[in-house]
Amino acid sequence: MAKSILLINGPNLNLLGTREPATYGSTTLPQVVEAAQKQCTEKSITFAHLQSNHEGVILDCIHEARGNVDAIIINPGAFTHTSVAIRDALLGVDIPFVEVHISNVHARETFRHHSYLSDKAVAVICGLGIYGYEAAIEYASRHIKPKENA
Ligand code: CA2
Repeated sequence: MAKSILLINGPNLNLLGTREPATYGSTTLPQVVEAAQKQCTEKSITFAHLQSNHEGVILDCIHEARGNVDAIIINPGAFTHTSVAIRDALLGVDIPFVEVHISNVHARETFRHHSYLSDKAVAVICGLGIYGYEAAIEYASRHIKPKENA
């Protein structure tokens, strides 16, 4: 059965590659998404991506994934540190998820050290730059099983 991965990028990640290259690198979000799509296609995995600056849009996307998606890879951006709602949505749909951060959040400001998602994530990747997305997809493709009804 084909696997399905949903990649979600939260607020301001549309700016990737255009500002703050010392922290986030110089690769743009469309380049990240294209590489992720290619990686999934090579593995016969169905791939979808959402980037949104709006918490409610991310919540709706997570809800719509229920029954259709085997794994979520999410960089929640700053919502990582604020959003009980995204935590509740991920738990509500019962889809395994990998939390990705481009930067090493633990080497940054104290307010970035806490995540509302990490204790429920299958894995947390941070500080590997955009390679974190590739690693997360590789992990999901190897270890996350397709749902019977997906
Ligand atoms: O390191 C990460 O991936 C973060 O999730 C990025 C968030 C930040 O709030 C988290 O603490 C860690 C910020 C995303 C902002 O992305 C930008 C990219 C380029 C230029 C400006 C912002």
